[in-house]
Amino acid sequence: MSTMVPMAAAEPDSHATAIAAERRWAWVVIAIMALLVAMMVFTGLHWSAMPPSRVETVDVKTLHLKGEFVESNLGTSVGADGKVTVRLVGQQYSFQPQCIVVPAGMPVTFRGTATDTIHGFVVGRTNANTMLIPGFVSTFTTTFTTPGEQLMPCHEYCGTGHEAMWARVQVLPAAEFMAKAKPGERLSCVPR
Ligand SMILES: [Cu+2]
Repeated sequence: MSTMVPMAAAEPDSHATAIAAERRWAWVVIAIMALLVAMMVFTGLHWSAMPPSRVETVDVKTLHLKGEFVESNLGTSVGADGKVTVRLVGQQYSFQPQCIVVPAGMPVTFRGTATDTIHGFVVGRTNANTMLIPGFVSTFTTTFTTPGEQLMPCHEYCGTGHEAMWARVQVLPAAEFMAKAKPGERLSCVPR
């Protein structure tokens, strides 16, 4: 009997301890969730930050037929305001265009999408890096510092031909690039 008494006395104690521990952890989790929500509100309001899946959609069924991503509109263009934009499409298992011309030392905005499945690309060792998702337009702006040729492989596994999916990026000195650029035309490594 003397062995029963400590056990009976210990049980409510351990139960209360467990409840207290659960309650402490619940408060820790609530605090973490509140911190994350506060960070989302702060970055959203003050930095205009958006989730990576920002919603700019494009109709994948008419991609090749009309709108921004028709073949004649792909490649590099210089707008009336002097802004450089690269438009490209990823598909199993190539990029269109296969070779992209960009200037060094000037901001370049990439706009891309995919026709069939998720692709992505990275340009050499630069920070130009994005996913291409069917139905969505991926966009980012970057500046290439050094002239030269860079490889641009697909970095999202997209099927059996994935390892053969890559394009090239020619970074030209800004003056040479601007001499090639003609209003209303799309530049690629191969003159059209
Ligand atoms: Cu791919």
